[in-house]
Amino acid sequence: MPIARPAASIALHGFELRVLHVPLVSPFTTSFGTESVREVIVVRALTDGDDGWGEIVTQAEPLYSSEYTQGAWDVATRFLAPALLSRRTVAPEEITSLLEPFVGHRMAKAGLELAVLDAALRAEARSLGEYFGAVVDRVPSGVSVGIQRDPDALVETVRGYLDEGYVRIKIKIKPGRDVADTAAVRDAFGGIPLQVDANSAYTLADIDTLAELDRFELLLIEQPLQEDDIVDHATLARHLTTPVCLDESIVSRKAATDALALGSASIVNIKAGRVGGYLEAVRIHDLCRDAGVPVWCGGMLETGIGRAANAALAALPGFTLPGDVSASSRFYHRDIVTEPAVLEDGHVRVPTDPGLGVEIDHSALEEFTVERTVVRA
Ligand code: OSB
Ligand code: MG
Repeated sequence: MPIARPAASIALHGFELRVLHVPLVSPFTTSFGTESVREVIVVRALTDGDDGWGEIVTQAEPLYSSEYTQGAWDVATRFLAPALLSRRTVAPEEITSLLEPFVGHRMAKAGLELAVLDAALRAEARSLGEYFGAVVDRVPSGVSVGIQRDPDALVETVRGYLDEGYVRIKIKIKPGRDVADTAAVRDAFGGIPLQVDANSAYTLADIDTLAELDRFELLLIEQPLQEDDIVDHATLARHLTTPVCLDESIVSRKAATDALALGSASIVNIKAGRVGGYLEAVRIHDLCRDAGVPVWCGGMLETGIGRAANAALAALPGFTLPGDVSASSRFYHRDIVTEPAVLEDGHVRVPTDPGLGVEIDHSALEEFTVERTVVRA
């Protein structure tokens, strides 16, 4: 369903941007690297009423996508924020088209859009979930588990998450750390809902290795090939019984349309940052729902800001698989919101207070800030 009732325009006075360094509870390793500190940009939309908050989910280095913190900082402060501030008022639904002339930089656009959306909804006392069309008040919580020292260590890490109540496990894989790791988790825990994420680490030359994963009856294999390998993914999908799910490749509604037409994916991971914003994420949800294609909500180690927005998005009816919508404690000892998301019976609650439905912990925000600027109208 498209957004039923658009949000009204608001007067924007400026944007405050901060780079944060937030320590992780443990290093997070994927096929593309290891992070011990989450470097992220927090955006504050300055308005006549309540400020709005957003998050630019770039990482420090362009390894997951071409975007990275300093690039996003540059494009947001020099081009995107000034374009929005050149208008007397802005409605959240206008942002995609206002920023359309600037090619790419979707994570930067998404962070600004979320800040404006939060401010606009706070002004109307409507929650993000209500605005999106949420149909549930809590969402099932899956967890993304990084590559560990060895398969035994992986089993122990997964055991901890299962004990906490996570309802679905995703393990990161890469060449040389795939079949044995997956086998270890399957053998240890039987028929748990299990999926793997390769973050583009393979090529079609690895088809035999990837086909070995079929025997584990995984929910899906996420992004085995490169971002632009849309035809190769279709070829691979025909050779596997494991459903192919795309993450990195789905950069827009158009990319999703093309991937589905080609048979490159039968499941889609939706991440608002990667697709340029929560409104484009809803459009991809709508497309997939109409096509009967299951979707789930991905994550980018969001702070409490993006984590609240992800819970609201994941409450839409097409999100039929558990997402990477874990508790804040999965990644952080200390978050930047006063009431970080917690796991309750394997679920995370969809906030119901106005806007994001979470409040900023200003002392935590200050503690983690390493760079700050204000762009004024
Ligand atoms: O591929 O889904 C991914 C984190 C950073 C970059 C890419 C990915 C991830 C995750 C973590 O898997 C998901 C989460 O935030 O829980
Ligand atoms: Mg992924």
